[in-house]
Amino acid sequence: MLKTVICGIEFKNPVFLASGIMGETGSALKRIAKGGSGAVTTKSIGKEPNHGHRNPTIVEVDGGFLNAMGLPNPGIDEYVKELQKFREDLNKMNVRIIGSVYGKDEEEFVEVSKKMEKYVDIIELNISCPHAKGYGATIGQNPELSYSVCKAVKKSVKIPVFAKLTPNVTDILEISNAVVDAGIDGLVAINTVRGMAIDIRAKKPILGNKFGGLSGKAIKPIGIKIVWDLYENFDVPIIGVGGIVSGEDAIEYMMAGASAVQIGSGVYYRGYDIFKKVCDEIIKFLKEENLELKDIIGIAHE
Ligand code: RRO
Repeated sequence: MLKTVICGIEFKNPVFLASGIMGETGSALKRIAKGGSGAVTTKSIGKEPNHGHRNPTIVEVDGGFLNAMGLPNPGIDEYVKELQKFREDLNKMNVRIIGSVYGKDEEEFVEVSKKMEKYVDIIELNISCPHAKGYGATIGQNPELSYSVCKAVKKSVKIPVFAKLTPNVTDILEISNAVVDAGIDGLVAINTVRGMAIDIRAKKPILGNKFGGLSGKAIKPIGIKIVWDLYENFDVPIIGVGGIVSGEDAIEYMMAGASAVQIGSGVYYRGYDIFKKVCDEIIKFLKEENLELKDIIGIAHE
């Protein structure tokens, strides 16, 4: 009932793991796949290994989590070994893989994407991390840089390429216009919202990096509005992400225009099998409303 086709790729359901959670090792991805996700997204992977920012890197705040992990990852050459080991297991479970890629310029994005391409179904370009100077949102807040990175990767790989957008911009349409012009196959919205928390006894910022990105329930209305705007303006598939914890949240994103959703912080709220729970809740809603999944995508715009 939830089978979904996006860019010609069939997914057993439209409820995916977001990048950044349980995506650093193949065994963690497999654990999530067992929880019922239609696809898993890897941690963002770069050209070289990276330790990330100083601890603490994550703190729970009202309505979500503030993180500044700082792109920790083993580098693409090590990471593909993980994917080689686990890809077959994920295939057998009929779970697709989205490879998240970051870089400081088009050359790095192209090099990592080309190495990633053989092991994944979709490339997701991370041009949106809010707290990695020179990476992420440094690119995704600049239409020219976003265009050139997306264009270069699109020219270099054969599989579909999606761009993950930052909400930390004045005009989301300026950036999304640039990446759609570059020929991107789909949009992922949103990455985390820039924020900060202060320990009033220590009289200092809590995170080692001082500021970070807010995820979780608090950011859902921000994500919904951006997905709404993207659906109104572009004809490419949208994956909605930001604060999804329940089937109702996922349905809200779909009614705004998302063809699929990703869940990150929700794993902490409802466990590894949140994917199965959310799918069951979507099915229950569709039955009650006598609707099919395809009917609800963008229905709120009618
Ligand atoms: O690693 C991180 O700190 C991180 C990344 Br790459 C991202 O894209 N978004 C985020 O909130 N944290």
